[in-house]
Amino acid sequence: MNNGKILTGIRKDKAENRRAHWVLLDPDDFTVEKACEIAKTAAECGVSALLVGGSLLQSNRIDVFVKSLRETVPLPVILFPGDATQLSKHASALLYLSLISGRNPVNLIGEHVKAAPVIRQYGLEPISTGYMLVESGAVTSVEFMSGTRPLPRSKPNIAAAHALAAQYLGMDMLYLEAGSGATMTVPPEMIEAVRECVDIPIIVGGGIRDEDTALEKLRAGADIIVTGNLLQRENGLERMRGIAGSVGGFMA
Ligand code: 1GP
Repeated sequence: MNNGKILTGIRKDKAENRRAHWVLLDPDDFTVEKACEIAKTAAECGVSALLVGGSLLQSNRIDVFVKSLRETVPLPVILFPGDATQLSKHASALLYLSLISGRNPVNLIGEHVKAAPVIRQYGLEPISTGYMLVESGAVTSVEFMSGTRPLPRSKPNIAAAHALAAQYLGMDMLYLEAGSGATMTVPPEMIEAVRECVDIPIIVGGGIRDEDTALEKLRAGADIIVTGNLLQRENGLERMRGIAGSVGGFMA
């Protein structure tokens, strides 16, 4: 049972009907300096946490990246690891992601076994998260790297059955993922079907680049939305601000 500080905060937000916006910073996409600048803006505009990680990290600086972010802003920095190499003792917590939409044992338990002793040594808070990859129009990095098929986007009942299984297995959260830069986001009907059958917090990400799309996910039942790729697009910081404002002001 996880009674760590970060999950306790997430559960409290949910109990008090507050939604959250998390921002993903991939160390391959930004210099440490640029990431810290973005983090400062994120903290100012009401983003609740930073995620750090990626499907395939080419750079070897996750530790300095996380440490610098922690030293720059008061926000939690949560690892979002593509595999067991993406760990840092400076993080506030990590999403202990099990790719439950797939049937690849490496992503279901293999990387977790490799990471577990390091997580213990670092004293990190692992947040058990059922990670569900959703079909989004093109092959995503997660799909390719994991060698798994995403959930069909027109089958909300299949997604709901996976979500329920994750809750029955004792997982703390769910992450419905369309993939970074996705052209099609997770369908609201799928979020609704999952929300209807589980109580645990639901994270939704992949392809969210404007306020309307973010609000659509919240109305369907998401507790947390994640944005990343929009920061590399025109007016990225402004869009982040807009989404953070909308999420902060959301009333169910
Ligand atoms: C990716 O869900 C996250 O893992 C965020 O997606 O980069 O498309 O915002 P974007």
